[in-house]
Amino acid sequence: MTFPKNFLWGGATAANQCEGAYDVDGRGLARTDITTAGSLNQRRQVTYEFPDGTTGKGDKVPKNAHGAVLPGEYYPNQVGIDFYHHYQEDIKLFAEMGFKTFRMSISWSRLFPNGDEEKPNQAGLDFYRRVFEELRKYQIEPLVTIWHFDTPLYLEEHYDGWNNRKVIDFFVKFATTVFKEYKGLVKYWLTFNEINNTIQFLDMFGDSATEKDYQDAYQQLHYQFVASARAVKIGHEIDPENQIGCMICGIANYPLTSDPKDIMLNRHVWEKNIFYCGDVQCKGEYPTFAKRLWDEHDLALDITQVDLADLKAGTVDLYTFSYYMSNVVSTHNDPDAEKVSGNFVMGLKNPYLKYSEWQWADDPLGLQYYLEVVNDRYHLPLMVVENGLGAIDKVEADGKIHDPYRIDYFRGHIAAMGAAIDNGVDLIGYTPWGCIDLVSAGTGQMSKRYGMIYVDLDDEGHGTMKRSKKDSFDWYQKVIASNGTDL
Ligand code: BGP
Repeated sequence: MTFPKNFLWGGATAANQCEGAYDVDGRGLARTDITTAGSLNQRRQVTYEFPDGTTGKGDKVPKNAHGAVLPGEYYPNQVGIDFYHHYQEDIKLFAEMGFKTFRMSISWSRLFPNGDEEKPNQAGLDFYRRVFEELRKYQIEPLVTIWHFDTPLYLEEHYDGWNNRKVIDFFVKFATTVFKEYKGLVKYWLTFNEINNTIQFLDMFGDSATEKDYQDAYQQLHYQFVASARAVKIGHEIDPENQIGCMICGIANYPLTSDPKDIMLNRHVWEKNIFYCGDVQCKGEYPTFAKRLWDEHDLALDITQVDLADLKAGTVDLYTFSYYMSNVVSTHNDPDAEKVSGNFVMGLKNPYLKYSEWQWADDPLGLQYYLEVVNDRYHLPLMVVENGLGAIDKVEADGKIHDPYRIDYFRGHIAAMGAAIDNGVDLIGYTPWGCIDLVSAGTGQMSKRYGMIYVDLDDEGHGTMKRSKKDSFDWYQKVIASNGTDL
């Protein structure tokens, strides 16, 4: 098992889950700021009233959250782990672990508080410059996600967010600003985090999705594709050195049985959940099966000839993805089949796998499988930009955190990446998720921890924010130092 010489070992975070400082230095509100603990999953079950007066379920901004806080509610993303004020200390720890790269995102509303301004907020630009310079001080290559779920709240409320074509221009302006501003400091970029979630999770929550949800989701996704492609093209023009990737939520799907109906269903799940977005972003055009998906829900999409030309002109240089688990699908409505119903998952239980406390399947071979599939399909350099085990960590009496379960998880997945490389896969980097503990996107909890660095903060916001090393810190340091040979 040989990892390439310049393999990009590192870790990953996102602004909305770690930065905090939500109202500092001119930053505007992002939609993720008003997400309360546990609300992402719950939102899909609860009926809300939306600003336009309609009611319904879904991942939109509810009316009563307008403008920030509800009395007595704690909004964890507004505080994060206060990376905004701790970034020097945190980057020093990443450097000590031996990171070659660090994945982070830029908060859109820190640069454009409402999203539609002419000029960016200078204090916001300065903050990220300081962070990138700090990373460079330790020869750590920044890997920057431009959009990680955090559309400015103002755009959601006044333009109806990604339902509105105009938001493409606002995003392209934001992306152009950061490409220009950080030219020479940042080379690796990702346009949209887990872009496929928009359609992938529609079917995973039982029968709660309506035909309008499908219409909206495919339309929003199309606008994001166009925004991404236009940003990629501009990013290449601004600096031909830029390497810009798509970012797909990678779930390896398996059929429950060898019934050909299950095999075909599984193939179609891969097409919709995984290849639909990858094909558009890597090949620059909608795949042939897109028409079947649109027809299934009788969709009428606003797709222009100019859009199609933009998609063609803005294909990505890298295929990147998150990988946490595999999933099982079946056409058999077997009442005895065990189901999983955890945070962000809703499928059948795989009897061959272990599951986390949140019912996520621990499946390293699924990662190798996924890598080999997308390697064959796209022939692009690949990066695993999220991976990890969410777990509850315990601080022992001596102040130490022993997390052998996390080390086991990483060991299995890194070995799987090595096996994929041995099988010819062009994998260039690995950034495990939440290398420092941060707020969970799906649950809003701090207690679902992924990090090698512990942050003293609980689900209600109590704690000192003190950082300390877990056992996995020393282990990962050794892995990086040996370029993946000492697991
Ligand atoms: C991905 C997101 C991340 C991250 C991760 C873990 O979907 O890109 O933002 O949070 O999942 O999920 P969770 O935080 O729900 O455990």
